[in-house]
Amino acid sequence: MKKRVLTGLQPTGVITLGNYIGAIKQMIEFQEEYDSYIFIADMHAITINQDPIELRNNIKSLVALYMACGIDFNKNTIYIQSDNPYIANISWMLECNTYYGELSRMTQFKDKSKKNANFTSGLLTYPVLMAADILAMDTDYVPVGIDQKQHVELARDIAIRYNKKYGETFKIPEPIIKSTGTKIMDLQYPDKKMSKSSENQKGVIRLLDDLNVVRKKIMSATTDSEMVVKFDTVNKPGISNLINIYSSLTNKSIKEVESEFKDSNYGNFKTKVADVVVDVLSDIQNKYNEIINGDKIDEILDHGMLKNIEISKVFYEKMKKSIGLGRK
Ligand code: ATP
Ligand code: LTN
Repeated sequence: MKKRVLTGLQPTGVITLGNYIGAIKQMIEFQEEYDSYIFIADMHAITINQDPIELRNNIKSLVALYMACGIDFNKNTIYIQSDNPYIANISWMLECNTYYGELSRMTQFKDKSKKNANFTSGLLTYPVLMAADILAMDTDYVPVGIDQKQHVELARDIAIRYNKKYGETFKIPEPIIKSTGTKIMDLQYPDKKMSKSSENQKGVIRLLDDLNVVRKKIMSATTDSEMVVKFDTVNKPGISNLINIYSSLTNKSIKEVESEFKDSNYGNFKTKVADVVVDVLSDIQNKYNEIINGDKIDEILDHGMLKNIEISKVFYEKMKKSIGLGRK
């Protein structure tokens, strides 16, 4: 039987070219090998303040965008976290088996609670909801960015402790952290990661950006005065970033890209990078428009919801019984 891989994505803003190259392409590879589950973590998103209309729009939009990028609904189960009421119930049962000390030590909690004095208790219990997402789906592997590794480790601790106290219930999940992989940098400030929450719009390419704007952003990317297309992240971070983008999207090696542009000036190189990015984005945007305006998306999400409910309900019933809740 195929191992099960599961990951969640928060519906906060339009994803970037960095997310596409760094994360989505990996998920497309996983779908060939694993029993894959991808869900929109909308309940995690409300641990900080969200505009309701924007949040609702972002949810379906993110599903459509992932599908437009190549996440295949025949190979993945796709669902929305809040569509399944069992998850929050399971999370509560797990919360009552998790210590305050464990949660208050989480790095993300410490960082985010420092930034806002009026943080919610959801920000503290966030990792337990994440543990519920993972454990209630009998997950083997959880691909996440390095910032979420600690949360997956906590999910393991919670599962091990629960199994000891109430008997074998949960599989112990493992995080998958990309060790290599291309980090795409901000086009204006190539020493900073391209990030969807970045304030600086000019340096960030979002997958739904107008294509003329995308071209302009690439043409005005920061470079250097040397005029050689050579990969050197220390002395030529801007050019190296453009080489990375070109290499990732064309599947050519860095060496191949260097030799392709060895006699080229920066203007010509940037035009070629822009052509490739615009090509990829135009394909994604066409597919996105078809999906978001079509009627397939609700069918896919309904199917995902039922599967998510079916699997987690078994855990919910078992947990209730072993903890001693309810009538029987
Ligand atoms: P935020 O600005 O809200 O922190 P982000 O754009 O930095 O968002 P995350 O939500 O933290 O992205 O990460 C989602 C996934 O995308 C992770 O797997 C992460 O490793 C990957 N990723 C994010 N930014 C980049 C980037 N610039 N280059 C490569 N991969 C990236
Ligand atoms: N916290 C994650 C999103 C997330 C998740 C999960 C990831 C919620 N539940 C379960 C993997 C497994 C984030 O912010 N990227």
